[in-house]
Amino acid sequence: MDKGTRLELEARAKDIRKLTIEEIGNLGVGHIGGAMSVVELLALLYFHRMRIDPARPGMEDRDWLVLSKGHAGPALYTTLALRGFFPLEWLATLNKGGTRLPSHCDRNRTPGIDMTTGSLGQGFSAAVGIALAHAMDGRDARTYAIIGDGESDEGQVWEAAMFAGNRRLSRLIAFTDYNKQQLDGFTAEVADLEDLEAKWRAFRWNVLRVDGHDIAALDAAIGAAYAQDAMPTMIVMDTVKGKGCFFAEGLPANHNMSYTSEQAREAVARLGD
Ligand SMILES: Cc1ncc(C[n+]2csc(CCOP(=O)(O)OP(=O)(O)O)c2C)c(N)n1
Repeated sequence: MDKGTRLELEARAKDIRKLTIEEIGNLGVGHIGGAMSVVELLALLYFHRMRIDPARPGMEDRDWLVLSKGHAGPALYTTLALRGFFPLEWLATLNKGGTRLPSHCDRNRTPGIDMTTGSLGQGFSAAVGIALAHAMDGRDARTYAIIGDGESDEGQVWEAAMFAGNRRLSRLIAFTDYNKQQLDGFTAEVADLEDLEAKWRAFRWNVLRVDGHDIAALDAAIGAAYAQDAMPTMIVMDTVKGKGCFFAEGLPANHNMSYTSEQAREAVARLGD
């Protein structure tokens, strides 16, 4: 990736981060931690890698994305709004009566949301099914899926993983947001994933590992996924829960937080222009 593109995408990521802090802050409570850790990935996918058209969210041969950790929906909404899928004003309605932006992703309510998610594990299974359907129909569309490390404690993830590896769904590219935390503790203490890369390899996946906040490194990993057609790819991203949001980053209890609009303003200001 050239320097100009990287700088542009980093600026996008900063915009997504700021708007998401404000969006959740406007409601007063939400999943800020797990939203902050996928910001760079969303900027890269929606502003650089994905074949999409905001004017035609249901475009037949588009790439699909399943945010299987559906509680991070607010970060995806911000990304979609910035990309032109719907007006930025919608962000102020997050999870309020009559909104088209519920706390968790709902494909029937929001333009650009490809799968309804929130029950951990299920979205990933759906992503595998979508990738299989694309392959069966001879479409060259790619399917992207984002799962959490806590979500990876769900058995359903591994059934889907085995099926995708078995069917060699090489146009399926998944990401584990490995921020080492989940709802009520550290993943290593709840149910340690141990050698996560070896686990995915054992299910016949092409496995890469990168710093999930390094857009150029992430982009190179996606390029490596495109360069082979033998296996689905899992990109394990080392991330920080709450990344960039001063009152959430690094806190053990940053999963679903209440915060004031004043804290939101301060967090946005600290991110700079
Ligand atoms: C099947 C199911 N069980 C429990 C929950 C409640 N829940 C929501 S988020 C979460 C923790 C998820 O952790 P992780 O996947 O690591 O997400 P992140 O830390 O990135 O936010 C849990 C247990 C759920 N949404 N679905």
